[in-house]
Amino acid sequence: MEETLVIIKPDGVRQKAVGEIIARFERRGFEIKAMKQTVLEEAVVMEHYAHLKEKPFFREVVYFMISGPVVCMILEAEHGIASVRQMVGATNPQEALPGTIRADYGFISGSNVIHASDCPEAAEIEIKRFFG
Ligand code: DGI
Repeated sequence: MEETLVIIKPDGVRQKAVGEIIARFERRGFEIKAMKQTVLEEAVVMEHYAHLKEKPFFREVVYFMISGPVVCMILEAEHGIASVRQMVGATNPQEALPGTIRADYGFISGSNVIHASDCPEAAEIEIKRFFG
């Protein structure tokens, strides 16, 4: 069993997609180990996206992430990290395959509905970062 960290971003919450997105994970067999709605602290988002700090869109992404409530979840399943990333789709919703969450609910690359950990090391760090 593998745990992974998922964040439904402010655009996902604003378009009232939370219930449908959670239903997708439940139908796929994931167990919700923890879940909370919160407004993220800027410092936490800056740490979370530190790998992008040299990018021209860094500030935009940080401000977007603190622009409203998000829903953070710890999901668990066998091969959970890869399965969630598969369901989430490509970073840019315009490149995401139909049927993936980012294709079905996303509009532009800076505003792509959902975050999911991309490897076991990231999942461990991110679960601690968002759930303590
Ligand atoms: O793990 P991902 O979220 O798929 O991708 P990432 O860690 O490379 O990027 C983190 C977030 O930063 C991504 O979900 C949206 C934003 N982002 C990434 N690439 C671009 C971007 N935003 C803009 N405006 N333009 C980009 O090229």
